[in-house]
Amino acid sequence: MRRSFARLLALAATTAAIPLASPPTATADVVIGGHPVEISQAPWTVALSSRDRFGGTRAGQFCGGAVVGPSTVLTAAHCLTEDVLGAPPERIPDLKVIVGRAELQSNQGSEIPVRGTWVNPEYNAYTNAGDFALLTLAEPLPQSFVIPMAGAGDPAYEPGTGAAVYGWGDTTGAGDYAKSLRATPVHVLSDALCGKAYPGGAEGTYTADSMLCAGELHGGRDACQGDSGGPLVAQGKLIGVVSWGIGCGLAGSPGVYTRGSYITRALTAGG
Ligand code: 4AZ
Repeated sequence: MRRSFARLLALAATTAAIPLASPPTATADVVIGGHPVEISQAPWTVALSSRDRFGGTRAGQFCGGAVVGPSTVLTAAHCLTEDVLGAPPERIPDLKVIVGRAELQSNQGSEIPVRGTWVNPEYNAYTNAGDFALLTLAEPLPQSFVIPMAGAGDPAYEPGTGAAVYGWGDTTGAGDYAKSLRATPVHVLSDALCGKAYPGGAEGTYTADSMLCAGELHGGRDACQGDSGGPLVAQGKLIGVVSWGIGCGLAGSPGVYTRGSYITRALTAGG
């Protein structure tokens, strides 16, 4: 989001030696509190990459995404802002989706060029509402890569549901970006709790319509910078997209996700 990993990297790439914003204190190890996963366990998890914009040391990874159709990748709208990319996405010729690869610096899987991008026109960068975008791949993937999305009313959205978030983001809150894919288990939290955590402020405002939040009451398990755009999965279905939050893994500040059912509704409404 506004203080995203990607934006910091973009800044760092264009302006030498900008110190990263002071890292929040995390209570445990994300993807905070996480563990390594093999890509065969989560084939729908992809990395968004531009070596041109973000450098080659982590294969250009700057956000995550999820394969929701053979040629369609879901990510966060804030990952495609000019703020993050330094230019509109259509002017990033080496924008790619890395599929079938857990270890960023390996040659596993493939790197598929992005043929088109669509950013949710309802996305609000001030509240963070509606934070999703779609990428169209230049070549289709087999159906086995695709994860179904949980529609409105799906029991996977019930507070207390066990879920997992996947990504290559910061594992400590101190800028320790993962070289290989990780996941951490979290629980879906109630809208009442999320609304109390984020009643409105500089970081964003919790709105149950387009957001859900997940984590642990005492913190310690969360998404973090660099995980943005990546999948939150429960009961084998996609329920959220990593979007924002205050810090990482902090008690009382759960991770906020774009709600999967908001996305399916926005898409079927003709978006
Ligand atoms: C970010 O800036 C970000 N703890 C992503 C997720 C969370 C916080 C920040 C959730 O990309």
